[in-house]
Amino acid sequence: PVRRAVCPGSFDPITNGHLDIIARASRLYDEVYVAVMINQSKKGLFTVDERMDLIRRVTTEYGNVTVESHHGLLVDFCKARGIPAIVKGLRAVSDFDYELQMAQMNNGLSGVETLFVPTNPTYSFLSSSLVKEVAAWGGDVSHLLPDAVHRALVERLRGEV
Ligand code: COD
Repeated sequence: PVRRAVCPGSFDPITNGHLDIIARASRLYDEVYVAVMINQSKKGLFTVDERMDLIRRVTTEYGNVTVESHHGLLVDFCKARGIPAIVKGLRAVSDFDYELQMAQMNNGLSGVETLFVPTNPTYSFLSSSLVKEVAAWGGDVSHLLPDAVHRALVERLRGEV
C-alpha cells in the first residue's frame, strides 16, 4: 500500500526549518502532502496562494510532495485523502505542550497518528514570525530561508509587490 503523510502549517512563509522536516518526511513516506491551513483570524504577510507557490518551488526536487490548502480541520483533510500520519517538527520543549495537545485531540477525533521529528539543531530557534520580524528591521535572514523565499520576503517588505 502507498504510505502517505501530511506536514501541516501556516507556512507564512516556508523556512529552512519547515523544509528540513518536509525533506525528511519525503524520505520516509511514498507521498507527502504539505497542507497550508487557512486561518481566517490570522492575516498573513503572504496570501495562501503565494505560500503554496513558494512551497511548490522549493519542494519540486523531492518528487513526491504535493502542496494543497485546507480550510477546516486537519483530520478532515487527512480523511479525504487516506492519510494516516501527521509529521511535525519539534523545536524545543516549548513546542511540546501544544503539539501534544493537538496530537491527542487529532487522534481522538479520527485515529490519525502524529509523528514528531526532532528539529535539526541549526533551525531550533527558527520560526516564520521571527524571520519576518528580523527582516522587517533590516536583519539578514538569508541563511534561514530558501533563496526564492528570501527574495519574495525582501520584495514584500520593501512594498514592491
Ligand atoms: N524546525 C522544524 N520544524 C518546524 C520549524 C523549525 N524551525 N518551524 C516550524 N516547524 C514545523 C512544526 O512542526 C510546526 O508545527 C509546523 O512546522 C508548522 O509551523 P507553522 O508555524 O507554519 O504553523 P502553525 O504552528 O501555525 O501550524 C498549526 C496548524 C495549522 C498545523 C494547526 O493550527 C492546525 O492543524 N490547524 C487546522 C485546524 C485544526 O485542525 N485544528 C484542531 C487542531 S487539534
